[in-house]
This record gives sequence, C-alpha cells and structure tokens, in this order.
Amino acid sequence: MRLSQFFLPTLKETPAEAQIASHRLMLRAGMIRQQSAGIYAWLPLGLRVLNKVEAIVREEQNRAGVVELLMPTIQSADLWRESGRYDDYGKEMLRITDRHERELLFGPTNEEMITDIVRSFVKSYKQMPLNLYHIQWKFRDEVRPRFGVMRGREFLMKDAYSFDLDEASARVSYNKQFLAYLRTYARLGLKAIPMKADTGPIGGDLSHEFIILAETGESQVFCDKDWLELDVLDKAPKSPEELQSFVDWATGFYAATEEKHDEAACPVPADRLHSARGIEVGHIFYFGEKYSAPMNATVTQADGSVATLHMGSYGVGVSRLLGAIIEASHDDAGIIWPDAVAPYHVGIITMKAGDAASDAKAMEVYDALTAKGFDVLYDDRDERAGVKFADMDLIGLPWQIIIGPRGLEKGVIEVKNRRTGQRDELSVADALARVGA
Ligand code: 5CA
Repeated sequence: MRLSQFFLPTLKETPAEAQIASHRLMLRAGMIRQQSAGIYAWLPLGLRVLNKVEAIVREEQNRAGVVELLMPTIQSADLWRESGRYDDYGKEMLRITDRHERELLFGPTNEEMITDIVRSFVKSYKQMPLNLYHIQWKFRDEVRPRFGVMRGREFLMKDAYSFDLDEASARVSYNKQFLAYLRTYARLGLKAIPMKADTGPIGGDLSHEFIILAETGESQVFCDKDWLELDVLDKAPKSPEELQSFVDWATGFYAATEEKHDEAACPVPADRLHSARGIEVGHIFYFGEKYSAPMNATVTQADGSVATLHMGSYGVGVSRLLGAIIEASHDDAGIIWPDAVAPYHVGIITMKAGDAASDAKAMEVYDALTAKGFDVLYDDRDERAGVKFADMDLIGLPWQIIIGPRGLEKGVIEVKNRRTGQRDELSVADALARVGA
C-alpha cells in the first residue's frame, strides 16, 4: 500500500478526551474515530489490526473444534422473556421497537438465541456434544463508556457456547476453551492470567476471567511471578485426562483479583508475588441448565429418557484486545505492534521527496517484499522526513526501511527495528533478510 493512496488521518495533537495511552494512540494513529459515546468507526489502519486479531481468535476456536456460525445483532425480546433475563438485564440493554410495535433488542450476548437455535434442531444424544461460536458486534449501554475501545458501548466479541449431555462432558468443553484462550492470548503476544471469577448476569458457578497486566487496567490483581515466565504454546494436551491435568496445573498458580486477595492467607511468598493492574480480555462460564431448563433445550437419551442440556459460554473481547495490546506494548513515540497483529510488517520511508533514485529504490524494495507476501506500507507522501519518521513510529510497524540519497551513494539503506530502536545500514539484500524476507 502506498500511503498517498491510503486513508491514514493521524493527529499531531493529543486528544483531550483520551485518558489512557491506548485510547490516545488509537486516535492519534488514525485507527478509530468516535461517532457517539462508546461507539467508534474503524478507520482502515484500525480495521486491519482488528481483522488480524479476529483471525487469530478464529483459528484457535477452529483448532479447538468449535464451529463458526453467525447470529444477528438484533434479537427478539420474547426470547429473553423465556429465560427471565429481559427484565433482569436492566438499562444496559438497548431496547428497540419496530414498525409493528414488536419489541426487539440489540444483543449484549447470545445465550438465549443460541439455545433457541440448538433446541429447534437437536433432539438426540447422538448429536452431542455441540460447540458453536460467532464473532459479532454487541451493544451494552454502559453507564460510563471510557478508555476508547476498552469499554465501549458497541464492541466486537467472540462468543462461544457449549452443549453437553452431562456435567463431566461439559467440563471437557470448558477445558478445551480454557486451553484455546491461553493459546490465543499467547499468539497475540500477551501474557494472560486465568483467574477464578464471579459470574454476574451470565450466571453459573464455574468461571475464569483472563486478565492481562497493564498499568492502566481497571482492577488490581495479584499473581505468582512464576506464571509470567511460562510458555503455554509448547503444551498440547489431547485426551480429556491430559486436558484436565493441564487446567489443574494452569489454575494451580496463585492468582486473585483485589476483592479475593487475602495477604494473610496468600500461599505465595512476598518476593514471588506480583501485583499489577489488570485488563479482562476474556471470560468463560459453565452454568449447567440455567438457560436450557427454562427454554426447554433437551435431548432424548439412549434409554428413551429426556436430558436437559448442560451449557457453558465463552467470551473474548476482540475489539478490547486492541486497546489491551497497545497498553502492554507502546513507548513515548507510539504503538509497538507484536508481529502477529501488525497492520503492515514493514514501513518504507524515503527521506528526500522528489529524489528519483530514492523513489526507484523504494519501489524495488516494496516490490521485492510484496512479491514474498509481506504487507508493506510505503510512505510516498510529499512530506518532510521528520513528519514521516514521527508517523511511522506512531503507527508502530515492526520494521522500518529508510531510504535516502546519502545512503544510496554508499550502496546502503537503513533498517530500524521499532521495538529495540536498533538501526543498521545494510545492502538491499541484507535489509530484506533482516526483516525476514
Ligand atoms: N456471554 C458471556 C460469554 S460469551 C459474556 O458476555 N461474557 S462477558 O460479559 O464477560 O464478555 C466477554 C468479554 O467481552 C469480556 O471479557 C470483555 O473482554 C469483553 N467486553 C465486555 N464488555 C465490554 C465493553 N463494554 N467493551 C469492550 N469489551 C467488552
């Protein structure tokens, strides 16, 4: 992509309304624009990252054997009356009336709708277990939407739902999601800590929140430092027994939110206890028959008897993750994207506008990288070098290639690593190799 043909409305000034780094940086980097309180337009750069995060979430759900579908954003109030949640959900729910005076709502979550779909098609124990997910926009009329995409009113969520014959099998579904969550966050370059959690309006008695550490997190959390050293991607439990031991192992490390932490009773010695702010990037629940019983989601068993389905639900805050990743990875100059979700892998800057040799070399490098399948953003604007450097640091691509007449005379171009700040003058071939091409 050539920047002169892209739409990247970066801001020089720090927007006054943004209190935390990720919100400031997403606005300044031209990723999002607020359209109403807690409701954002995703500008091209922001959308590219959102799509990459979504793709990793999707791959890990598919890997765990969860099947994708897509449910609508608008739901009928009657469905929520069946579960008894229509009145309970209160003011957070956006209620809508259509031209026929039918009561609708913009879905804040989908337990009722997925239960309705499953009960209408699934009649026999032979169709169990069933694990389904979708990635869809949600609306919650939060009292205080804030921190940009971190606590929005409209936000993108991956929500999965499991249906099983009994509690033991539901536990296997839960554990598969638990593993998928740890893998998802690790691939996004995040250290997520599973913590036992309260279940709130979703319900049930088994639940874990996945928290990542960042200075601006909404809650104070405590955890065993040893957890932060571990790599979960090298673990591949397969059988239900292996999976259960994995979950037991992963939840065996001490981790607690402020409300649950008790210094006197804490089993971890002070020097191994890490205390930090945390951001909730996912939440999983097992709630048994809470929705299936009132909504009559049952199957016939082998002996002819009727079993009410055991359910769980599993949420990832896809749009919130962008804020969380930036909170965990930025510096004074801007965002530092982990490779896995960077909107482009390399940015090319020419230092002297109108210099034909620089322009030609930039196109040569651009073509070479593009031919190898890399996403490249070439800043070909007629701007001062200083402006281009600042914008490139701000948008945080992992690598920068800087091309100017002085280097070209020596037969070199410069490669800068955004994370370490290291800059090296290299031949074109070495520069391509340095960025991984
Ligand atoms: N039905 C369940 C799981 S599918 C559910 O709704 N869980 S939740 O309420 O915990 O939401 C799941 C995730 O969505 C949260 O962990 C959080 O990361 C994200 N989330 C929740 N509210 C918001 C919000 N207002 N803005 C951005 N992300 C949010």
